[in-house]
Amino acid sequence: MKKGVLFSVCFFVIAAFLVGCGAKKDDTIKVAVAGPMTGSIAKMGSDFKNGATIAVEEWNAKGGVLGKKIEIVIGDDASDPKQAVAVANKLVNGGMAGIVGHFNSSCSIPASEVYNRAGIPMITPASTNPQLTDRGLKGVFRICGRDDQQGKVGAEFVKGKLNSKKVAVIHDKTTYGQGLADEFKKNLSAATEVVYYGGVTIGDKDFKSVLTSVKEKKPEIIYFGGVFPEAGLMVKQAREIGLSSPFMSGDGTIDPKFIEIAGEKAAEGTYLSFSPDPKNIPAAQAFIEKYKAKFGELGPYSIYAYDAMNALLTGIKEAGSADGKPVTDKLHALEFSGALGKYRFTEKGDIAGSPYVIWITKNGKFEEHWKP
Ligand code: ABU
Repeated sequence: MKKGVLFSVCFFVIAAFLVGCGAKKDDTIKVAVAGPMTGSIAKMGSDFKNGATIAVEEWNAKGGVLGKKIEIVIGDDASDPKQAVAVANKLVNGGMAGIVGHFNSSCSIPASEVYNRAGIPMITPASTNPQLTDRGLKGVFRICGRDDQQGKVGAEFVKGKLNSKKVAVIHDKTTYGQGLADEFKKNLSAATEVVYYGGVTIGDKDFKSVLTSVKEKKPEIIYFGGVFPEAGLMVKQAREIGLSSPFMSGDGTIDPKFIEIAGEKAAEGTYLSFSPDPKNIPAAQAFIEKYKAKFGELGPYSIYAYDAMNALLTGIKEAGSADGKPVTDKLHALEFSGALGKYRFTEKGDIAGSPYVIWITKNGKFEEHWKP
């Protein structure tokens, strides 16, 4: 008899637990934000999380999507491609309706294979390597530009505006960093000589021997394909060894941390390719104010994460379903108004048009400098 009572109690506890899980699953739509939440560029992960959180809070304040609350789940890839794949599998198994992420192209590319197999759409706010959308994976989108566009604009600036004849090109050997440096180099003309080309290792702290070799070649400008921790140290150490040529880099460097690491004086006059300043975009102002009040200064990709999450949730709403296929189809057909303007995804999953302009570092701040 006692055994029977115990069995019945266990049965009801387990049944109640299962019903509870089901209710939670049915009551919410889960979306993920994936990126480097730890590691040397954890700032970028945090910017993603903050931007996407504001979008989700705004949707939830209006009742969520498809009558359900939206739950945000965070995936940390620590900028490591293997960890990105592990995180992607975990998010797929966790029942995500879509992914905003990852940050590094070297993470987004392998993770996108996992999402693609599961039929879950992903929108990266920041991965710019062309391979991401050149492989024909239908549910893979980016809301930023591409490095073939960014490298070309950088080269046009160096050729047409600076009229530089001798250029040094350094990269961090990553999919993004080397890819961007190569796109820049490819778009230089015969009139510009590449006097140095070489790679450094991400995570290294001492670049003086590379910079000494670069100094011997007397370049008029040094182009770096990589992200802000290495870029900051490199610029700082270049000035320490008396290498005064200006630096140029891409969207992975345009973060206040770059100036903090390099020091204001050393960073002065660094050129960077990135999209136009959101300060001058009327549709961005409400987000900027809200973000500043809640989290402080925006990072370069905070607003992209906000727009990516809004695009994903709009896709779910307009598809009338959180299932991967209809959402992916809807995203391909979407004309979407974001904080940075109007978006339409191309057949490949890129945004239509090239967004790049050249910025400069002045008095410890970044400002827009040149438009192609
Ligand atoms: N595009 C900035 C750095 C992120 C990446 O593409 O790896």
